[in-house]
Amino acid sequence: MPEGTSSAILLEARFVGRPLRRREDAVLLTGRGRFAADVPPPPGTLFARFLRAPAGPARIRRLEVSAARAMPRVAAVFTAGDCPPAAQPAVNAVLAGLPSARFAPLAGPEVPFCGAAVALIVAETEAIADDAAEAIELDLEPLQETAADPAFAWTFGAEDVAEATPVVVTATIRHARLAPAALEPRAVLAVPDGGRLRVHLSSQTPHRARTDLAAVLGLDPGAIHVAGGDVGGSFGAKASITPEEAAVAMAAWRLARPVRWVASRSEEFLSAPRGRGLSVFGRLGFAADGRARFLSATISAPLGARLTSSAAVPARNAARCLPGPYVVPRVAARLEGRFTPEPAIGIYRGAGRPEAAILLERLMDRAARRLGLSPVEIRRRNLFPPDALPHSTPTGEVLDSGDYPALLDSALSVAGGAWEDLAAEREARRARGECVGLGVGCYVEPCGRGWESARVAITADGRIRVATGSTSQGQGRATAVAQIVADAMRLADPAEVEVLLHDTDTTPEGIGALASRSTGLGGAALLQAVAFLEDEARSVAARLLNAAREEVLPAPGGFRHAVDAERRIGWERLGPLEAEARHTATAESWSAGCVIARVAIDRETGVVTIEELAWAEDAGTIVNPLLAEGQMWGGLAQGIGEVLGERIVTDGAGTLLTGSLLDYFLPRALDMPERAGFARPSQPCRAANTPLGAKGIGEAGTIGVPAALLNAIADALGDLPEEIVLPLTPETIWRLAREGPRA
Ligand code: SMO
Repeated sequence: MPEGTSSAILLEARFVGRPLRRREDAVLLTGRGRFAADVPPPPGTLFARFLRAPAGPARIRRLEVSAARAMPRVAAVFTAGDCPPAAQPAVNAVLAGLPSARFAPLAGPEVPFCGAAVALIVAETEAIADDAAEAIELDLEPLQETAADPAFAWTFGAEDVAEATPVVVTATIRHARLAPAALEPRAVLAVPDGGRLRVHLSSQTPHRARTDLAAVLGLDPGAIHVAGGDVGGSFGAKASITPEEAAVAMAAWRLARPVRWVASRSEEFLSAPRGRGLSVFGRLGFAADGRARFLSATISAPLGARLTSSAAVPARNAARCLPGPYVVPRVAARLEGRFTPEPAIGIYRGAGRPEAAILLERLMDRAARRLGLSPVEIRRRNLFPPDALPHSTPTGEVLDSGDYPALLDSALSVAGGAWEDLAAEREARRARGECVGLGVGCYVEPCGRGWESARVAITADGRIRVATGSTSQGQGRATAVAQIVADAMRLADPAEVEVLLHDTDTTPEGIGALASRSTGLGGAALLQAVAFLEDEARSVAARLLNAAREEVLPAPGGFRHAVDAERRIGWERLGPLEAEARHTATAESWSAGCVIARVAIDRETGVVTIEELAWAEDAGTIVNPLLAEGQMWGGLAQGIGEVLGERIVTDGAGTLLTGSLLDYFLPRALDMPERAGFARPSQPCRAANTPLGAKGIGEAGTIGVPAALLNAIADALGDLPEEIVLPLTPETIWRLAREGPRA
């Protein structure tokens, strides 16, 4: 496939930048979406159920499946010994020296955690499979949890920094384990078909799923077809295959029969990949003038019992995102990851960026208090001035572009004025006995690492068909893709562009939708593919116009003759033609923003009301403001959830206590801010690494919003303890409110 870097540019933006309605919505909102579980099971399909260990970690003393196997209409029962992985899925080598994935379709003879699948039953109906599961005898011997050595360790910046500065502040944040909790649970229908295995899979990375399934099953990747369809949310948890999905695919292949499994919500809580869980400690030293001198941080990441593809990414991001948007001359950030007896813990919207931002913003506020500065003033003294960018940070990253002080100003103006005015209003309310607080959260967000692919075709019957290696799980990707291509091809209407996603047989090898990369990198690949297509199309146009190639010029909807403008030809007459491109970024881009939160706390109940979020965000070129704002809302909802209530809880024996949506807090409409104001700069700081100039925005809400919210709660309560254990539930806040401010 031809490689492109940045040669293709967008000459005229007619649709890019416009808030076009989502082409996806008419179908999705009327219940006509086609998710994996909507695919009609072919005749002869078998249905899968898993027997899960009721305790763990443990050793299997006895697993007796013969009675289950003998039951009528039970096709097969698999245990670990029946389906060892042929090879391990790859782990993304973002740090050197990562261990292998420790991936097995079924657990045994050791059970890594309570809830791990130890047997797979496939039967003619789900009810029969359930009955067969009841007939399996499982006897477990508990294993002692032993403290594991680090699976990996790394340092960003210096090994250590310490300096005798007049003011040194510390903060510790313990993030809860979170359930990414996509609306659509995991679902797989695996269909052996003509010597290949077609897998309908809820995934954000179908090509990676193909590669990994092929490795685990011992097949050639070409023997696997991950089929297209809608995906109802991923948030990082569907970025690599899970053991259950591999087990189902393996069963279908072995039995030469279609097999279907749709996870229940309880199974998602029990065994799907989780997010966060990091513990982060920071020490930030300041000179007497309120300028930061050094930052030392340690980051400790639980990994669960196996590695997802991006297992090392959260800890790595948390370390390398330091010192955020601030000038800190000396930084030491040490990270480590450890295996733990629980489901895999991996990337989840933000993936380490929130951990870095929350730590820094707590440290800034604690320092402001010591230095007698306002939260805004300490940030003004420490934010990178725009003329300092691009800049190499002490952790080795390059901030490409951004105007961080302007984002702080912009957030203040959305909030209604200067900090002094907001604070005066707060004091007036406090004088009336209200418990209210204001908080600021500034952040940076690295995006757009690596590559993405695109293919653009004119079909024999004159249609424009685009396929991208990126995917969609609710973002409205097809709408944005059509806008970009319509501009690049000078079309009158993006509706002329047919968009293919998610299917490994019809899309070029790609990465998928994660890490805030699809619009920037995917968009660049689209522009490059159109440029290649245009190059070929011009020769065809010249032939059909009886002109020399040099006499053919681009025109709306196709081409025209340079002299005789009446001689025109549309794209639809130039097919069939096809071009493919892969865009590899030379560097990352860094979005940035600032959030100001205003909260009120009910001292009697500990309930936090988010009265306002004022949020300025610069994500470079925005392809569709409506889609961008949708991403901001989605992200902020998950950011609020993390602060106010989300956490996976197990009892002392590892048994899950938050196994349903009754027990696990998800933010609801009532938890949303009463007011939210968004601002984007009229002259955004374009991404330097893609011709479109687009940075990422999808994860921003989980980064700046929790930081601002925590600071606002701290402000309302007088302060928060040095060590914060998330989430701040009403009970926690009620206790803090009664105990009064603490350092
Ligand atoms: S946490 Mo994301 O889907 O990179």
